[in-house]
Amino acid sequence: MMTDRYAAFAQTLLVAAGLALGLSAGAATMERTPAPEGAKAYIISPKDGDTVPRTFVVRFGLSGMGVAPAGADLPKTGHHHLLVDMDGLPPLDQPISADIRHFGGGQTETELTLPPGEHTLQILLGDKSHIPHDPPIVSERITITVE
Ligand SMILES: [Cu+2]
Repeated sequence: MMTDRYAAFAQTLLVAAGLALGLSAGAATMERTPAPEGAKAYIISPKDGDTVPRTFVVRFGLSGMGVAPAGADLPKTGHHHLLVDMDGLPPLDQPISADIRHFGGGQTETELTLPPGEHTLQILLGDKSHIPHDPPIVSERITITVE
């Protein structure tokens, strides 16, 4: 009798633990990291309205938080993503997709080659799992002209 009751109790515990694990694992993929207060992303160069050669360097700025590589679980950090010619932002409740340029090594600049004409650039920070912070840390969207 005692054994049966213990077994049933143990089974209930296991089921509860399994549910908790399953739920937390499910939630973890959607969980957004709170944005540090006052954190700002910006594009150091080029400047809005600049004309640039076909191949040029984009420098990323960040204040109020630190740059850390993807996967590094450090407080108040993130890594840059560069949105080129994107209207609006990607979905904010999931990892930033692979067709967007990730700088998961913690890079703070990149060389870009674009066809001649007008283009827009914008930075979006992602956390260790490439998920935008809450609220998202985004730069202004700048417009440049490629020669
Ligand atoms: Cu990323």
